[in-house]
Amino acid sequence: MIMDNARSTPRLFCAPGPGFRSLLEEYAGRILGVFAYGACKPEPPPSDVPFAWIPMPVFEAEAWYEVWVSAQAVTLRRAPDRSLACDGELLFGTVVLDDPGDDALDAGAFALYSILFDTLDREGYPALLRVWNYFPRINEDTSGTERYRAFNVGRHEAFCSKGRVIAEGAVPAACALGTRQGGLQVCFLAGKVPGTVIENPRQVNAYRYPSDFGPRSPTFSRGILVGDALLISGTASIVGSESMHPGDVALQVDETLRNLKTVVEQAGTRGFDTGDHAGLHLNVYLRRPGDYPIVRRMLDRAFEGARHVAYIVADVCRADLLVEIEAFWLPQGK
Ligand code: 3EB
Repeated sequence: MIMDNARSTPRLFCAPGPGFRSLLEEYAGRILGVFAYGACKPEPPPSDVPFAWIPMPVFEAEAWYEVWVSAQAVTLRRAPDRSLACDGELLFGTVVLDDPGDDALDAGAFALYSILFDTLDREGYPALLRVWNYFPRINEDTSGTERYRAFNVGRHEAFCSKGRVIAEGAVPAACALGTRQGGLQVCFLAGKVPGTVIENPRQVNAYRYPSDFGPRSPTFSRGILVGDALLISGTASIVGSESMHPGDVALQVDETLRNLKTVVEQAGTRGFDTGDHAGLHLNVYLRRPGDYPIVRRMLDRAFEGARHVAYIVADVCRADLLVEIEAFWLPQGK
């Protein structure tokens, strides 16, 4: 098969607040999906484009919009609890379920991921590439299991029950973050063909985390190459499988930067060529709003020239982690 990378490369454009409207016009008919991060419900796109409001406070704006754009025309489908956009190479979708409650979060995650996998099978985009997982009170534990850990049980079991292999090269890139309100919300990017999965040799592959971190391991990889773009999963201060530097945000940022650098190096061995930071987008999640000045200073230095860096307040999925960074990197000229 001749690989036409440009056709299967998603593009990302970001704008604060109402600035996203000009992006909608510019890329009309090719938009895969729109995210809006903000504490208050922002204006949705005026169409059937998949849209996810992520209820999290952001710095420097009322809301940050991410507009994910295909290289070709998309077709759209929408139901009350889900939406889809597909372009023949990539499929972007959202699924939302009411919060099932603390003692049924595993069942909720199972139901949601079952819908997700059924959708991929029905639409003919079998390769799950990147998932965004959001739900409130992610670190709370009122039923004897932390909600994140319960979520992992249902997610893992849906992978197994829908015939997905949990192994090297077969799990999607992902993030999992706590929102301020709302139900279970999952957004996903899938493909006709698999991407190139990236893992991090400084870290145990997440699907092999020992059971100290929950009865079922989380099913994600550290990153993935989709066409010419590198999508880096939520990355934090973890070495091996242990959280490092509890309580010290500066050391956690340093450790996170070492992990990001390693992921990019690994992508380099699979043909990814970064060039400069001009095509780099970052989302930086802070548990404590007060950490913004120091983290901002450190990342301004580390990622000078980055195209877009959003700072977002969110609960990171391990209670001892203060910061998590995810990235989209499409080298300029691609
Ligand atoms: C970690 O490395 C930090 O459960 O989908 C990062 C990215 C994290 C994705 C997920 C969790 C997830 O374990 C947390």
